Amino acid sequence: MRTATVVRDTNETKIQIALSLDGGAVKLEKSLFPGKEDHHATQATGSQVINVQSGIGFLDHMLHALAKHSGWSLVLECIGDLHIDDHHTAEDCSIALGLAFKEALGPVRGVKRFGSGFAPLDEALSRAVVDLSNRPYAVVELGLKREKIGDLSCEMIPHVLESFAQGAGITMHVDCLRGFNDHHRAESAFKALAVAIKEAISHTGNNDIPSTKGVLR
Ligand SMILES: [Mn+2]
Repeated sequence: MRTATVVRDTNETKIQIALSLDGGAVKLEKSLFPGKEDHHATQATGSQVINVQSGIGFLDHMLHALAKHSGWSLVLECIGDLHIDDHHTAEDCSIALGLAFKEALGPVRGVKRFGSGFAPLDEALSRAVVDLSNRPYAVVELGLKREKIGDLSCEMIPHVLESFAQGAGITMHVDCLRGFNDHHRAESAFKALAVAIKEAISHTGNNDIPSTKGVLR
């Protein structure tokens, strides 16, 4: 099983993540919210366990969608400095999730490496293309118009994806191609990214390193 746990503690945020790229059971050693581990956002559907508690509802919704459609199990807890604003929490959760992804994936071999996905959500449509390149790079064009969605600033939404790419060491291009409703535009982008990642991390059936250089690092 491709799993990882990450603990990240700064003056701005305290974060714990348990991730499995292949679904199944995941658990944090000790919850930041004792007795309230299942406070909200918990879903154990089929073989996936997903429980995201970042403190920002719309970010939980996006990371939940990312995990769900990537086929992951994910427990993420964060206590961040939300009395300041959403910036540190959104950014640090994404970096930490990226680091967990990188650790869980391990050396890039025996997987497809490239992945692409489209996901509609009603009138909105997004496209994502990823490369498990070990070259962190993100081009994200979501065309969001609102100031914020719930308690997440719209300017943070592309930054969440960029931060994930940084931590994960992957290249991604994510574009929202059309759509009127910003909630739909953002959600379709995370779902498209999930479809792309699911393909990129899928097993090829051999143990080859998918690079002409013979190395991805
Ligand atoms: Mn939604």
